[in-house]
Amino acid sequence: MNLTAILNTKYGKSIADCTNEEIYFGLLEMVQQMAAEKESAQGKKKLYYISAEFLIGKLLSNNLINLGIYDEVKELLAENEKDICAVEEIEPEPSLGNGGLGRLAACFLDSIATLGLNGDGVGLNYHYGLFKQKFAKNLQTEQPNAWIEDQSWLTKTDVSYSVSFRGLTVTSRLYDINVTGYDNRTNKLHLFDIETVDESIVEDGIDFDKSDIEKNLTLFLYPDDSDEAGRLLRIYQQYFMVSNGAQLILDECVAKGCNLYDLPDYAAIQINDTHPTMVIPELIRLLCERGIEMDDAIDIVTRTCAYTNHTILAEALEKWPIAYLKKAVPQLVPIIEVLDDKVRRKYDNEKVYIIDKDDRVHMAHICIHYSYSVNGVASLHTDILKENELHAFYEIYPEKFNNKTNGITFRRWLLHCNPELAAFITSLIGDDYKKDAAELTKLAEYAEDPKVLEQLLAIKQSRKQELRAYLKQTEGVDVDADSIFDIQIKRLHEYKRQQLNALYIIHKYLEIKAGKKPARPITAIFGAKAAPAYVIAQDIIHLILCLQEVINNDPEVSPYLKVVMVENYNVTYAEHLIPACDISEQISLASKEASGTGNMKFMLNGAVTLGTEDGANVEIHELVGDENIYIFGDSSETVVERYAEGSYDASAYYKKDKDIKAAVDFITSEQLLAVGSEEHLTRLQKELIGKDWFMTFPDFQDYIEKKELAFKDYEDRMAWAKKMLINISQAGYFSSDRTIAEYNEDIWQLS
Ligand code: 26Q
Repeated sequence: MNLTAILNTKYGKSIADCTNEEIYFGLLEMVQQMAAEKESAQGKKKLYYISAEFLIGKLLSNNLINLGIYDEVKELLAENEKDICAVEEIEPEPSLGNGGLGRLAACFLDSIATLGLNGDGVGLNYHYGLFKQKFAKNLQTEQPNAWIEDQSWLTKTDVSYSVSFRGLTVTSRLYDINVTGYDNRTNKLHLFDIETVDESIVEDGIDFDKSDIEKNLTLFLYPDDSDEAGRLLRIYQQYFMVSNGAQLILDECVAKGCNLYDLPDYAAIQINDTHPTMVIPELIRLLCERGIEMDDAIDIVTRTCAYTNHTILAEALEKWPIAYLKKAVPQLVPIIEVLDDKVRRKYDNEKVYIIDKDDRVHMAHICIHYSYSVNGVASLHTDILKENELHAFYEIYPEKFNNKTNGITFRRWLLHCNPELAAFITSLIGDDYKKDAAELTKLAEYAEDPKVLEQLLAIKQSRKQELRAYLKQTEGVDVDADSIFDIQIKRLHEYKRQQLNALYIIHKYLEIKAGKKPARPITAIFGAKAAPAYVIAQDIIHLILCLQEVINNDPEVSPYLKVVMVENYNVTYAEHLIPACDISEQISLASKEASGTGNMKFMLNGAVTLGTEDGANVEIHELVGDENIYIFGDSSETVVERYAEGSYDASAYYKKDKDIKAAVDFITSEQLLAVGSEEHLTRLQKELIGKDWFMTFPDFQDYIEKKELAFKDYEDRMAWAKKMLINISQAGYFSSDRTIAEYNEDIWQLS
C-alpha cells in the first residue's frame, strides 16, 4: 500500500496534513492502481450483462473491502488522526439507477467478479443519472445529480464506435469502471457516452431541450417520457446503449477467434428487463452486414441472448409505437418486421405477436421469442409468469422458462454497512460465511444463548443510535432510539403501497389523539423517489410529508409517534437505515412485487419482516417459519381472481369500515390542509375511494392486526432477538453469489 507516496506526489503532503478530500482522491488513485494490477477474468466465453441501470453506490469502501485492505487503511488513517468515515463522505454517489433492478445489476457484478467469472456490465454513463430529490413545501422537487468529478472511478478508454440514428450519426466513447471481486479478480463495468453532451442545456430543475440528441443523449436516466420528445429520447438512449454494446461484443469475440457463426460459444448476453431489447435486432443487423444470412443471424442471436423479466405490471412492459422506431432507428424496423412475421407464420395467437394491431412493438415479446432463456426473479414471480402473464409463451417454450431468485452482495450489505454485526458473526462462526453465505445457518445454534441474543440487541441499539444521529444531522429530525424503527424504503409506486403504511400512521395518530397510547413509541421511516411525471406517486409523497409535519409537531402525539421521510433516498442512505431497522415493511399487493431485494438486506441485518406473501417474501417466510415473520393480506390467487372478476369496489370498503373511513377522511382534514396542498390531497383521496387499484382497503385491518402483534412481541426482548437471529441465520440463501452461481450453471455456462 503506497498511500503515503501517492499523497506526497499528488499534493506534496503527508497523510496527517492532507484534507479528507485529498485523502479520498489519494485512495481513489491507489485503489485504481491495485485494481488494474489484479488479473481480470479470462476465458473463451464472456457474459455481457446489459442494463439501463447500474446502481453501484459509492465505490471507495467497497473496493477497499474487496481488495482486503479496509482495516489496514482505516488504521493508517486513524494513526494520522483521520476518520475513514469522514473520507467516505466525500465521495459523490453515482445515481446510475433507480431501484431494485439497477441495484441487482450492481450486486451481480460484485458476485461475478467474486466468483471469478468472466463477465462485464454494459450500460450508459449518465452525467446526471437519476435526479436528486429535494423537498419544498412538502412536495418532491428534482435537481440534477452531478456525480462525475475531474478525478473519478471512470477510466476513459480508446474504444469508440459510430452509432447511426435517422439523419444523425454520433461517435461514442467508452468509459470503464473497475469492478473488484471479494478477494478475487477485477471485471469491468463498461459505460458508453458521447463527447458532445452539454450539461449547460439543463435549465430549471431537470428541464432541458429533449430534441437536441447530440447534447442530451446521456444526461439523465429515465428522462420524463410524458411527451413524445421524451419517449423518443428514451429510444435514442436504448439504441445507443445496445448498438455500442453489440459492436463491443462482436469486436471482443472476433479478437478471440470467433467466426460469428459460433458467437454463442464466445458470448452470453443477459438482457436486464426490456430496456436493452434492441440489442437483438441490432446484433442481427450487424451480423447481416458482415455477410451472414438473416435466418442464420436470427438463430445465432437467439442462442446468445437471455432475458430477465422484473415485472408483471402491464404498464411497465415496454411497448413502443413502430412510428417512433421509424423516426429514431429506421434500420431496425425491417428486422423487427421479419421477427414478427416469423412469429405470425408459426403461431395463430395475437397474444404472442411482436407488433400488435395498434402497431406497437412489444419489447418483451422480442426477448422471449428470440432468446434461449427467460427467467423470473423469485419463485412466486416465475410461477405467475408461467401461469398467467406469459402463459401463452410458456406453452410454446416451456424449456426456456426458469427461476433465479434474486440475491444481494453481503460485502456491501453486511461487511460494509454493518461491520459490528459482521465482526460478531465472525466471532461466533468464523470467517467462512463471507465467501460461503450458507455458513450463516450455523448461527441458529445460538438461538437460545442469552449472551448472544443480548449482544445482538446491543448491536442493533448502537446502530439505532447511529441512525438517530444521522437523521438529526441530515433531516433535522430528532427521533427516539428506544422507539421501534419501522422502515419502508423503495421506489415510490402505488403497488408497493406506501399509501397503506401512511393510512396506518393516520390510524395510529387518531388512536393516540383519542387517548390510546402505544406501549412503546414508534418511528415510521420512509425513503422513496417518485418518477417526476407519476402524479399519484407525487401525491403519496406529499401526504407522507404532510403527516410528518403535523405529527412531529403535535406535542400530544410526537412522544409516541414520529414520521420521517428522508430526503434523496439512495444507496448510501440505505446503508445507514438498514442496519438500524427493527421492522421491515414489505407490503406490496400480493402478485405485484417481482421479488424485492430490500427485504433480503433487512433480514440479513436482523430486522423482522412485516409483509405480504409476495415476491421473495414467500421464500423468506418458508425459510424463517411463521414465528419469525409477520405475514398479512390477501394471497396472490385471491388478488389475481379479484382483478379477473373486476369485482373490487373500494368505496364499499370505505363506507363499511369505520377505521378506513376515518383514515381516508383525514387526508383532507383541516390539520393536513393547513400544511399541504388541497389539489394533491383531494386527488389522492379521490383515487383511493374511487379506485384503490392496488387494493389497500381489503388488507387494511389485517395489516393493523399484524403490525400491532409485531409491536407487542417486540416487548419480549429475548424472544425478539431470537427472531432476529433466525432471520440472519437464514439469509444465506439470498446471497447474490448463490444467484450468480445458478445463472452460470443454468444459463451462461462460462467455464
Ligand atoms: C418502463 C417503461 C417506461 C418507463 C420506465 C420503465 C421502467 C423503468 C424502470 C420499468 C421498470 C423499471 C425498474 C424496475 C425494477 O426496478 N424492478 C424491480 O426489480 C427488482 C430486481 O429484480 C425486483 O426485486 C423488484 O421486485 C422489481 O420491482
